[in-house]
Order: sequence, then C-alpha cells, then structure tokens
Amino acid sequence: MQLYAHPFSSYCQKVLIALYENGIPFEWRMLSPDHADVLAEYAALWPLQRMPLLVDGGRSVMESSIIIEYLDTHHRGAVRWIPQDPDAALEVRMMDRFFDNYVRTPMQGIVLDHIRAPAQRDVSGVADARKLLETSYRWLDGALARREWAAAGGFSLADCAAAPSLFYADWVHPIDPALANVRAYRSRLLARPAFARAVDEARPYRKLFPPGAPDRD
Ligand SMILES: N[C@@H](CCC(=O)N[C@@H](CS)C(=O)NCC(=O)O)C(=O)O
Repeated sequence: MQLYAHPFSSYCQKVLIALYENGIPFEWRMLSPDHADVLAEYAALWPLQRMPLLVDGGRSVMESSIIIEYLDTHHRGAVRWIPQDPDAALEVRMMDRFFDNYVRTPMQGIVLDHIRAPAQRDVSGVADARKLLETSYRWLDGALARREWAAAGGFSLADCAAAPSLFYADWVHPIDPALANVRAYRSRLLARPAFARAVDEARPYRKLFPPGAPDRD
C-alpha cells in the first residue's frame, strides 16, 4: 500500500495512528514541494487533492474515516476501528464526525486565517470558530466523564480522529484548565505510542505552523 500524505497534516495523522497501531506496512508517498513527481501522481489519482490518499493494489481510497474503515475490512489488526455491534458502531462514527466537524474544522479555520493577507482576514469567521471550539470542548468534557476513550467500547476510529484534532486545537485555542476531562484525554492520546510516533515524525515541520507553534506538545 502507498499512503500519499504529509507528517504534519492532522487528517494524515488520523490515518497514521490506525496504521501504526496495527503495525500495517505501507510506503510513504511524501506530499511536499520537494517531490514534484509524487505531487503529480497524487493530483492525477485524486483531483480534489485532499490528503491522505491510500492506494492499495491500484485501488484508491480517499477520506480519512473511509480509509480507516477500509483498513478495518481489508487489513484487519489487533485493534478494531469500528465495533461489531451496530449501536456501538454508530457511537464511534458519531464521535468521529464530532471531532472532524466540530473540533478539526474550526481549528483549521483559525489556522488558515493566518495564511491570508491581513486585508483578507475573516474576523467574524475566526470568532465563530473559537465559539464553536468552546462549545465543543464543554460538551466533550461531559461526554468523557468516567470514560477513557471517545466511545464506550475502547480505542477506536473516534480516537484516531480525536488525537490530532485536539492536539492542534489546543495550540490555537487552549482548552480551559477547568475542563479536566478533555485535558486528561488529550494527554492520554499523546501517551498512546502510535500517536506519539506521529507527533514525533511531525516535529521537524512545526516551523510551518502558520500561527506559530507553541514550545510544547
Ligand atoms: N475530509 C477529508 C479532509 C482532508 C483534508 O482536508 N486534508 C487537508 C490536510 S489536513 C488537505 O489536504 N488540505 C489541502 C488543501 O486544502 O488544499 C478527510 O477526512 O480526509
């Protein structure tokens, strides 16, 4: 399998966690300006150019959640990403959507605003993104009471989504110390070896973080 990805991308890290957790071998296809040939292959395979993209035996699989479901079906390992029980599976998928839509999307909105020219900055869009993050953090703090991972059945697709989204969200909009469940969950995710590896591999790229990376994980 080939994974077209960049180590600093939060959606790529989501899939890397699933690959590393189950020790699934793959070939890196690095998406960076230093690899014009790889960029051209990627654009031909997936004209929308949203990373990551997995290619398995000539079959292209796009969208991080779908890639992880694909791995669960075709490259199954010790950790199952979607529970067998249909109701438990719904909870995992719901939490996956929660992290992508209501943590990662506002986080990325704040990050991308730093790339805009000062005259193009979206002040009200950023204020809305910060408000959404506040609401998401508060809701999550309640959802995580007496729970180790995002969904009841154990480490899952939802935690793959959570780890990089909360990691970067806390950089751009720090989680209130009063939300102890969310902060402890973020620390547990950082201690998980598969995510710790993804974070380490991304360290050399921190200088690329548009708002400026803090001097901490
Ligand atoms: N819904 C997609 C989102 C992927 C995505 O937006 N990836 C970002 C990197 S974190 C990207 O490719 N951005 C490039 C761009 O926006 O041009 C998924 O789950 O894989």
